[in-house]
Amino acid sequence: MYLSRSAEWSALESHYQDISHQAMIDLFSTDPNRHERFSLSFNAIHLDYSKNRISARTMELLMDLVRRSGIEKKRRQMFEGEQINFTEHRSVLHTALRRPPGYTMTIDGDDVASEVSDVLDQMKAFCKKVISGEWKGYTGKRITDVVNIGIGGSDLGPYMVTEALKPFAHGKLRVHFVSNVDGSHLAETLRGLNPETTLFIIASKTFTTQETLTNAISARAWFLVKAGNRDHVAKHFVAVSTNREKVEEFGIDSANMFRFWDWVGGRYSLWSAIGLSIALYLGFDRFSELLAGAHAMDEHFLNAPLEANMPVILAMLGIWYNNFFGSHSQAIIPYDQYLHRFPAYLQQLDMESNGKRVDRVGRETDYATGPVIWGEPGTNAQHAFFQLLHQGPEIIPVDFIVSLKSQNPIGEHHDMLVANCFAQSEALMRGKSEAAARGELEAAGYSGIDLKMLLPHKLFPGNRPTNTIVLDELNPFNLGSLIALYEHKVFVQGVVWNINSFDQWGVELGKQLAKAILPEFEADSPVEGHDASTNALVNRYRQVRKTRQPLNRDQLTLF
Ligand code: G6Q
Repeated sequence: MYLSRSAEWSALESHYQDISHQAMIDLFSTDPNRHERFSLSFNAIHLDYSKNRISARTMELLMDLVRRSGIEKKRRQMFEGEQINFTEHRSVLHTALRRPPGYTMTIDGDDVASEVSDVLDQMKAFCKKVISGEWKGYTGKRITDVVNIGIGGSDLGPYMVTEALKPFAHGKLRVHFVSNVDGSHLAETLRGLNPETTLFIIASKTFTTQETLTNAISARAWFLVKAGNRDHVAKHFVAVSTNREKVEEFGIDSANMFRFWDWVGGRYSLWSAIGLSIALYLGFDRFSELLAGAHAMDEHFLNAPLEANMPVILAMLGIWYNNFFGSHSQAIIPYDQYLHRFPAYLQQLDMESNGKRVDRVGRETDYATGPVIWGEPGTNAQHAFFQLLHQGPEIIPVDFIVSLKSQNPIGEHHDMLVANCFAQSEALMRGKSEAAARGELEAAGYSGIDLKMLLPHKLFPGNRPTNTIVLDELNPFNLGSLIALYEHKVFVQGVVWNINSFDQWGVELGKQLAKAILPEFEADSPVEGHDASTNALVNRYRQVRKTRQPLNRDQLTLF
């Protein structure tokens, strides 16, 4: 039966009619325990979800809906390695990457626990060599810079984590990320780097991704301009992949390959060897703490009752707004500069997982699925798009993320940061009534037609929902838990929406399309095989391209 025709869904629809006119501020006034009722802590993470358009009844009904979806069974199936990614016939086992060894599970003939721990051992030994300086470049110098070349899931996670955990870096290595096939990304990154002391990690699950291989080939050319001898590549290029054959074809020694498996999805792969750049930058012990934090959240997700389960609560609140209030997007606002890539990371995690309109049996859904995820750190965001959050026509739920402890406690900076965060969620909830706005205008000397004209612009509807996620501190363990919290939130939503959160055919399409147009730029005669718009764009570029002088090999040193 369609989700939207279930009794649980209908109950929420009629409950929405009851609650949609209630003001949160009144709900706070009538229930002194509202914060205790709608907040929960797990280790160093506190989730305050009391500033939502909910009552105890709402939560009961949302829990009925999630139970109806069979979440407990599906959760077990994921953790036990069943092929829940049925369109690709794959298990979904990123949780195994952070699970302490000592369990038994076999997937595709692999003993999962021992495979995972073998690769972790390999990463650990490699990190030790590179960080200590025992691993030497081709002229005998130690490595100072690590460049991760990857895209999508092979970039966003490690990039976000290394930015988030800068204060925990040991400081012996710098880390850089090149993802875009735009040559400017590589050129700007390599400018100022020394091939003698640079280590490239080519991170690609498939090792066939056009952008990554193009960047890898150009990086190798840049390296060889100075290093000369191809034998030196072995000291400066390592690979992270599931595809040994392609790695060897590229010329990377398989001894320098760190493997992972088909049962790790790209956007869930930072916990695998794709996290090598993290482990090098922070040291392997810190990487292990990140894994431990994620595992702790896995255990919470597996074992806590649904009513007290952080990922489940976040997921169901998201569904409440997406499907019953008609909110099309969700903002993620970390009040933490170190988390500046977190919204971008979550965009992929959420939108690539749940941006699907066909359910598990192949029917088009008649309900909304994945919302648009967007955001920027506060307080910057306040000076940019908060206008829309406060006074725009649509309700956009917000997750605020803030740490109690600053890594850089300078003067009053942290007090101000935290004060702004709390003030924003309060203002979004309270709004500003007509009486209050009128009073302010009168106090400022307005009256008559001037006051009447300004008044509507000064009103804030309020009653806008927010979650506040408070971390004791942004450290490797807590970040691991935070990421896993959102991974499981996305999983729960996918289960309720009855979609496959683990394939990405929309991404695969992009990979095919780029390959189709590329050879046409070389064609002798104008291209005519597309629609008029695409033909004209292709031909316009062909004209300019004829006059372009690509860099030759020697000029690559100009990087
Ligand atoms: C992630 C997606 C996608 C993928 C990239 C890179 O879930 O599948 O973002 O990670 O396209 O793919 P490779 O790692 O195979 O290069």
